[in-house]
Amino acid sequence: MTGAAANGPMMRTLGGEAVWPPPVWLMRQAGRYLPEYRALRAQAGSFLALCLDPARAAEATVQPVRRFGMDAAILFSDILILPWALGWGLEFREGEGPVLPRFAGEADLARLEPGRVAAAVAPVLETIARVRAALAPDVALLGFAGAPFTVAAYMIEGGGARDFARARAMAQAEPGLFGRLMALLEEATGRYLSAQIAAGVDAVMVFDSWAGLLSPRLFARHAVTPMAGVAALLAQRHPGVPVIGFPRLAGSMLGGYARALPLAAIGLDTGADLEVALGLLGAGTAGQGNLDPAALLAGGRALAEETAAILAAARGRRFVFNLGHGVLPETPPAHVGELIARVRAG
Ligand code: 1CP
Repeated sequence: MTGAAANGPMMRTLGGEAVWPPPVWLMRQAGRYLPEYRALRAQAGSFLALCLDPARAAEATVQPVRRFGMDAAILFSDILILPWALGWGLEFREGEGPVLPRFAGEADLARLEPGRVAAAVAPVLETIARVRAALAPDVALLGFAGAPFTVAAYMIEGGGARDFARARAMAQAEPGLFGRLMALLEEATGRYLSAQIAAGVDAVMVFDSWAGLLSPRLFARHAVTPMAGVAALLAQRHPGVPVIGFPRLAGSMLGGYARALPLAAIGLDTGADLEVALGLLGAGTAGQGNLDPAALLAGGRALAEETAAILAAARGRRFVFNLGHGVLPETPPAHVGELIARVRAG
């Protein structure tokens, strides 16, 4: 282990306390809305180069915390680093997002090389050690990975997509092939998160950004079951290290997800009605969310009212204030400062 483990409001909340005012951090808190990030990104040359440069990736991780004082930092990386480390191609094109080869058949399974991952992610692990050493002990450092379904969906589509129809169809038309891809990703994800914990992250979050596109039957099979496998591996290797799940767009499937999984917290998207969702989570699991990123972009009265509504619904509960999805690149940095101040005022 490197550096001091965190002991502030974020880790206390994940550990079971109802802390008020709640800890606050924001998904995509590092990124293009910050001029200091844009400068770093220009120096690195590309997004992928930035992710694999420990000194610069550590700086990108710390930048928002230095400016705004969030209660957690999230490792600057991407969910698509894991398929990249497995030997799958990956490119981030300007204004286009990620582009990957399309996973289409049995021959592609053989192209994935789990044995490459440990060496390929060495720069990410070094980034973690640097960040943990640089952060104050009351700021939690979160590691993360994509959930197997969401990562498989990007691989099958060859990048982002509106509704991931190709991936959802493969899950049903070619269940054997899809199941083998999912099993490989589940194993690799568990090991990758375990390595992040060994390198110094205090907790991990698993982003299943597209899980809510699945029917309830397929959600159980491809979102809940793989997450149970990842959580079991982590519980065995790192007992007590909190795991946060984020089954985005899960709606009424949240209850089953929460009941089936031993998670410290569950991320809630903007459409989650907090009264209902926190009820579905139960007392054992903290909620994390769920301000509309567009309210943060809008600022002013919209931001004040939406923030107040979330604080009112979460008061007295175990809760982590966050957005329902990532910070939008056009967001004025001053709005982020205003949000943090409002949350801190409770
Ligand atoms: O500099 C740039 O232009 C690159 C933009 C960017 C950034 C800043 C991408 C490309 N990824 C990231 C960082 C990132 N991605 C982080 C770490 C920093 C932080 O949160 O502060 C994290 C946790 C992610 C996770 C991620 N990447 C998810 C899950 C969360 C979500 O947004 O749903 C997903 C789906 C991705 C894929 C991805 N990477 C980048 C883009 C533009 C996308 C989305 C592609 C799409 O579906 O359109």
